[in-house]
Amino acid sequence: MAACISILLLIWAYGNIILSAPLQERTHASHQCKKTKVAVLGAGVAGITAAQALSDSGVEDFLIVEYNSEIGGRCRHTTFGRDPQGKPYTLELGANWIQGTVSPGGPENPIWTLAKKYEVKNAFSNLSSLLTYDQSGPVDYLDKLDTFEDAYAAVESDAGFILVENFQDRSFRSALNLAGWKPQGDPQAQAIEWYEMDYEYAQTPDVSSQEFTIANFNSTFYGFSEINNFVVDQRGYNAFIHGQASEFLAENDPRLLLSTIVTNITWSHHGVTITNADSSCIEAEYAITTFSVGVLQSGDITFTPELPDWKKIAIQTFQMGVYSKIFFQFPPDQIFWDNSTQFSLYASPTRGYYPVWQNLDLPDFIPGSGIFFVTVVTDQSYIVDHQDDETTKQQILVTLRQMFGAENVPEPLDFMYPRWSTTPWAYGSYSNWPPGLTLEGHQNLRANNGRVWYAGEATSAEFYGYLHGAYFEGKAAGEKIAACLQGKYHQDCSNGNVYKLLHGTTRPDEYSIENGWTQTSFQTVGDVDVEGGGG
Ligand SMILES: Cc1cc2nc3c(=O)[nH]c(=O)nc-3n(C[C@H](O)[C@H](O)[C@H](O)COP(=O)(O)OP(=O)(O)OC[C@H]3O[C@@H](n4cnc5c(N)ncnc54)[C@H](O)[C@@H]3O)c2cc1C
Ligand SMILES: *[C@@H]1O[C@H](CO)[C@@H](O)[C@H](O)[C@H]1NC(C)=O
Ligand SMILES: *[C@@H]1O[C@H](CO)[C@@H](O)[C@H](O)[C@H]1NC(C)=O
Ligand SMILES: *[C@@H]1O[C@H](CO)[C@@H](O)[C@H](O)[C@H]1NC(C)=O
Ligand SMILES: CC(=O)N[C@H]1CO[C@H](CO)[C@@H](O)[C@@H]1O
Repeated sequence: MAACISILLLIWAYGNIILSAPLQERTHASHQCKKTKVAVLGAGVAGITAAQALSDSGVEDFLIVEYNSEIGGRCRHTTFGRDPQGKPYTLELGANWIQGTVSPGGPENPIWTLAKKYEVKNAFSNLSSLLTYDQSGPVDYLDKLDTFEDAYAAVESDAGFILVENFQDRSFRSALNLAGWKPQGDPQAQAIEWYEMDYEYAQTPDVSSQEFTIANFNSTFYGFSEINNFVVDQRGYNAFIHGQASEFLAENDPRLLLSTIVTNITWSHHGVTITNADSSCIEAEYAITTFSVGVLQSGDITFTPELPDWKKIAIQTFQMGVYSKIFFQFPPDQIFWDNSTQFSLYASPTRGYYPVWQNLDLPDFIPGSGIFFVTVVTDQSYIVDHQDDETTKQQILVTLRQMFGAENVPEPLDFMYPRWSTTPWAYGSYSNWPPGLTLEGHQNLRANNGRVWYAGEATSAEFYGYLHGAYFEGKAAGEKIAACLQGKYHQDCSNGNVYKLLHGTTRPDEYSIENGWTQTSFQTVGDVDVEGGGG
């Protein structure tokens, strides 16, 4: 054991010598670069919120660098289909729900606050409004939902013990098995499980942490509320991000650098130099990267010097799930699904094969649209992302004809899906917590490297995956860096709280604000039904 550690130290020391040598040559002649106090990398929820926090704290000297030609990040829409007047509808490619709103007397989800402020149109997503199907057509297996929920309740309280007693974490799969839920070999049970788990986390229970999946669910759905509202605003969900940005950025504000792709980040304890694909560069006192875990994992962005092992391990350990909505518009006068039901679940012998259908042709949604869409995640997303549209469309039409009868399903008027796994500014949809990763291990994802700070949905220990996670982390990073610049930060501004050697578990006293944990303030004991759905 001791020998191993000294070898590691040697490698570490050796690596540092090699890496620090060429550093001088690689830094740019300073006159070429734009200079700023804070470079905010990415203009999604985390980036815009971080910049707003800087501005609110009196730091106006920042630059926001964004790959795309618009802000919003993974909160992104497109046009699809045609209404009866020939005008296209707006549909969300990325985030779609406001997840957890507010309960009387409790904390409010900031995304819900902002959705109200900017009058983002949304409707209650009733995940109990569900009909079930398999290859033979409609068949009622909703009783399996109750069986699942009983097992979930046991997994939930067990997760509480694991956390409080500092026991070893397990996979969600083993926790479910221990609670008596064994869906293996039963396509209907697998479909129910998919609806309750994969549909939310974009990953299977097999590769999800028991402890942190439950903590994540509790924080949002017991902390705020169990409500999921689905956004159908024809301006797009990111109307709230545009609204927020307009409060501190002028129209064509020169501090917002759109269509600018970061390729290198040169970091130290004194400052940061950012190089872009167009070979422009920025010298900043601090930087906040808000890139997705997928982007950090890809290696598209070079860090100079190379990131230390603790950071590389954190980046490659946290997972990036893929969540794909595949949209169809059918002739609105030939609707073949139950037009008063929100969700339809399909049980295929292949787990996760076109499982959850969502009806938008409902009074509070997009009535008269004939829009019906199916969601797949990770493994099936990789498949559809690497095959052509026509192949995917035909596979799905075969499925629909099994569910609703061959004679009832007409040719669609329009068809479309985004390919998140190959999108170079995201490489996936949102993050997920794998079994065995401790809070210490996750803290290493948040911790800064010199003056490069990290924020985004994935750095949120409690709300990873969600818009509100991105919001909290962006706000915290912006506020801390403003305090650093103003000499008001009580900790080291160029050294984060890091765990260079990871232990098997995290001590209870380390579930602290420093490590991104506020769970105690959200500790609400709910006797709430488990609702699946809605990544
Ligand atoms: C399909 C899907 C469904 C989802 N559903 C929900 C939901 O219903 N509810 C919910 O709360 N959340 C949902 N999410 C998650 C939510 O969208 C994210 O948590 C949130 O948008 C992440 O914000 P962020 O600022 O952390 O990251 P991002 O929005 O990814 O912002 C990072 C920014 O960095 C930019 N960038 C990347 N690489 C570079 C580079 N090299 N140079 C410059 N800029 C770069 C990107 O273009 C992006 O704008 C969903 C996500 C997806 C994809
Ligand atoms: C949700 O749908 C179920 C099943 O159709 C129904 O019983 C319930 O009343 C609905 N809930 C709300 C709040 O509309
Ligand atoms: C989640 O909430 C349930 C119900 O309040 C509680 O029993 C459990 O301990 C909580 N688990 C965690 C990990 O917070
Ligand atoms: C649902 O379908 C019925 C029968 O086809 C139709 O009469 C009704 O108008 C439809 N409702 C909506 C909201 O489209
Ligand atoms: C300045 C610097 O480090 N440039 C590097 C940026 O990344 C590309 C691609 O990895 C390298 O080729 C450059 O040397």
